[in-house]
Amino acid sequence: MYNPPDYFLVDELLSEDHKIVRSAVRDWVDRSVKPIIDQAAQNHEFPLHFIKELGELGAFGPYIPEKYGGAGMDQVAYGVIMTELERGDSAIRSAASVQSSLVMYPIYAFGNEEQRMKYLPKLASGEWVGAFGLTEPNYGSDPGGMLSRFEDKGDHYLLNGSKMWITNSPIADVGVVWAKDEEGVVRGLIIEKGMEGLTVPETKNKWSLRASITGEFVFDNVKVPKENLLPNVKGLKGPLKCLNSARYGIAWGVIGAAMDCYDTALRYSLERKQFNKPIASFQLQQKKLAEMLTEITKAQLLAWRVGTLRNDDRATPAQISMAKRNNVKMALDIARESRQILGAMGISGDFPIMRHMMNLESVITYEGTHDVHLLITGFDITGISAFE
Ligand code: TGC
Ligand code: FAD
Repeated sequence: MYNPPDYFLVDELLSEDHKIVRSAVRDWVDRSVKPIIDQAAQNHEFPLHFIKELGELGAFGPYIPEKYGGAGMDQVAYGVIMTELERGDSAIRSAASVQSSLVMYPIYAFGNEEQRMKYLPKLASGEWVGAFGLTEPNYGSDPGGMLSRFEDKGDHYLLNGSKMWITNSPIADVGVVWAKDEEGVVRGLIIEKGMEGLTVPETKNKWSLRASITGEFVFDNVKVPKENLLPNVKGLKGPLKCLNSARYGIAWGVIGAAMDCYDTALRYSLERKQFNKPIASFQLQQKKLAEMLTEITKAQLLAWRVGTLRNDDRATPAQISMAKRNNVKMALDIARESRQILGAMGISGDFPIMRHMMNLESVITYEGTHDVHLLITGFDITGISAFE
């Protein structure tokens, strides 16, 4: 029975509603994800039936108002959902992050009422899958350099360019993609599956996030109806605001992966005997466990505090960036240490640790690399940008 650590009684900071939603998602992960996720990752496939089930759970757009199909919950509720999902696998949290923060959020925040009513309820229920296209083959950390362009052709826009490393693009019904207009201003466009000139090749052969589908968006003279332009944002701050929401969710999510590794390592260390003693009795193993629990606790408190600041609309992008960076590094370090505690068993698919560890190599890269987040904090401290 999974026994999540709560050394500083963080549970007392959660409301009854937070605990109810957490319990529902935790049960679903135990029942539906845990039994099949290792095989799905080994097979390099995403269990497609999860999409509908995530919709039924309320994991898509939990903070989007009920009027649009969301659950109307607060930011902390979004966070606890992400923690539970990532305990299952980062791929499941990724699917929920993209749908909620990178597709539903921009349509809600930057779209008009017709766009909200058309897309949000179907994305919330999982009837439609969404994807977010910002990264390009030659512009990852520096998205402002993007080459994707659209021209005004009178009754429609003509979109050209490409996006790479896009979670769920091969199965997406809807994409929120970012491209420059004729003046070079970044704008958001909603694209739909089957548009002429749109192709979505899948990216194969990943050693990380193997249970997540990744692909490209290739735009070859794609005719986009004019009503698909997001009217209420201009410039790079549009996609970056979406990233604030997704990075925030990751700061919570990775705690789930870290807890799963810690929980597995703790149990194993108590059962596994060497030199006639449980390995948990050796000081070096206790040091590892003590440091892991300390770091998980600090990450929990950081995530909770950013959540309450977000509830009051006071969390700055730099605070969110720090939380994402710190917590992902924490989880990756814990995955690596936990794997060592299991010895050879640590590399086996019978335990979740190696899968989490490989997944976290993507998580420390996407939504801004660890180094980019260090530079965001550096800029915030000094007022000097070290990006260029
Ligand atoms: P810079 O000149 O600093 O900023 C341009 C404009 O944007 C504003 N801004 C922000 N606004 C809101 N939130 C933020 N976090 C913001 N950061 C910047 C800024 O004030 C400015 O506004 P204005 O009004 O003056 O125009 O931009 P820059 O070109 O120097 O780049 C800055 C940098 C490097 C920090 C940024 O571009 C960055 O964060 N790069 C990392 C790229 C990234 O995170 N890509 C993620 C792609 S999506 C993804 O990975 C999904 S994974 C999905 C899954 O979970 O599966
Ligand atoms: P680069 O930008 O080429 O960086 C390479 C290295 O250089 C990194 O270590 C980086 O930290 C370093 N570096 C770059 N600039 C600087 C600098 N100024 N100073 C110091 N060091 C620097 N993108 C989307 O738009 N949508 C998605 O759904 C999506 N899903 C993804 C799913 C997966 C599995 C992965 C792996 C990526 C996904 N991405 C997505 C892309 C992701 O956001 C980018 O990979 C990420 O932003 C980094 O870009 P890059 O890979 O081009 O690395």
